[in-house]
Amino acid sequence: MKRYSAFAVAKEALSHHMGWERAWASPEPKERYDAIIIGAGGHGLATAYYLGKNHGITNVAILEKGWLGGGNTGRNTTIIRSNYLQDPSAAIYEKSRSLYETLSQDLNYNVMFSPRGVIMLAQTQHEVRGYERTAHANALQGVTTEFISPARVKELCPIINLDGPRYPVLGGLWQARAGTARHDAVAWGYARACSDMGMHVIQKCEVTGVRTEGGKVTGVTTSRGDIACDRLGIVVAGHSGHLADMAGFRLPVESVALQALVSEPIKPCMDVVVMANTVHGYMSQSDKGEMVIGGGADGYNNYTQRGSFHHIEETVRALIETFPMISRLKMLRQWGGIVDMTGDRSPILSKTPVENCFINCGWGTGGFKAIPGSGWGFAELMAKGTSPLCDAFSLDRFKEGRFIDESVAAGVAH
Ligand code: FAD
Ligand code: PYC
Repeated sequence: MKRYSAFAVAKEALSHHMGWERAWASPEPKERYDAIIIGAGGHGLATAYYLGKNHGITNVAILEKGWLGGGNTGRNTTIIRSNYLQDPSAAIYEKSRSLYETLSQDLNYNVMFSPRGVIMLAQTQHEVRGYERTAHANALQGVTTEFISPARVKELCPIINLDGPRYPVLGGLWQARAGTARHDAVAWGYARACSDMGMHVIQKCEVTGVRTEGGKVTGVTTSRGDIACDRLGIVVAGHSGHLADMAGFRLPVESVALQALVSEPIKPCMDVVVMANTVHGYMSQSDKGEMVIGGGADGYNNYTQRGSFHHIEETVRALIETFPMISRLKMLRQWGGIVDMTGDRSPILSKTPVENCFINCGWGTGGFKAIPGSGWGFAELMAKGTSPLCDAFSLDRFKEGRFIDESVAAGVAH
């Protein structure tokens, strides 16, 4: 595939940009692949990419029932950080954050990674103690974060109101190299790189059954016919329970709607990301100038892709007390995604009771930041049967009571 570069852009300008190739091919499915990934969200595409790049497995299909990146990957608020508490989490989220630093160069696709910094506000004494503890844990894990004073919070984000009518800002957990990236571009960049390696990204291809023989996976049934494979990766976020059911096992995962909204665009007013987890709301400013706002997850299981209306009211109320200037803004759009929640708010990256069938799910409200690291580890798990990044996140932990509790670091009310 033609490389994207300043030179290529200049050259194409001479022919009115008519010479660009399609970014990825749209092939017909083959009868058989070495590996099939179900779900062309960020995690599925990244898995396929690292299967090829790190393990030389390129006879791969990524099957997507809708359009690539049309699930949570294209619906999230794009916050990237690695300030988690437990060691296995720090390892995978920091691997991911560090891969984001050079992802545009690696994929030859601009994913617009913007390490603008993330503050998680501490608004109760309990949160102060919790975030101080996280900062200490992060220091031991080699993750650079610090607990900062209210004055420093104000310096980093002048539009903030420190005195909030309900909860004052008592400090914050600051990660300077955290930030955001363009969500669609992450999916598109991985898809283009997979296609370039000869992999098949097949959209509008719904998996309706998982085929097994003697307890081992042999392929899938899809809306475009049966396709055989040696290895299968299920990477479908909020639909993981359905796919597991097709393969004959159960998952400790619940599906709920999580929503976000954006305001009309305004001039630059905020160049960090702020998460206010006590009052519950978080906000950043997109490159277009829209304020990107996220709310809490629905309190009941559903597949609406919209989210309950009362969350919008609660979130906007919380953010108006945190950033009074946004009270004058009009909101432009609202949407939701179906997130896959585990009890300990940590993901599942695991073998399953079906031989050669692997599951990557449970990223819940926080998996965008994890896409490169998860793809890296899950590809290794699928290729070798074990991965230092994934092994702690196996399904066995729910049988053995070996939970990886990240309910605070998840940062979203649920
Ligand atoms: P998805 O992107 O959902 O991909 C799964 C794909 O599987 C979908 O495209 C779906 O169509 C496909 N699929 C399902 N069933 C089938 C089938 N039977 N056959 C074929 N294909 C199938 N995370 C962060 O880190 N930072 C944030 O700021 C953040 N904000 C969020 C805000 C919102 C509103 C939401 C909803 C989520 C947010 N998240 C955030 C979470 C993050 O978006 C997800 O954890 C992550 O995108 C999951 O990626 P995925 O590839 O696993 O899933
Ligand atoms: O995980 O940082 C996060 C997040 C923010 C909003 C939703 N998830």
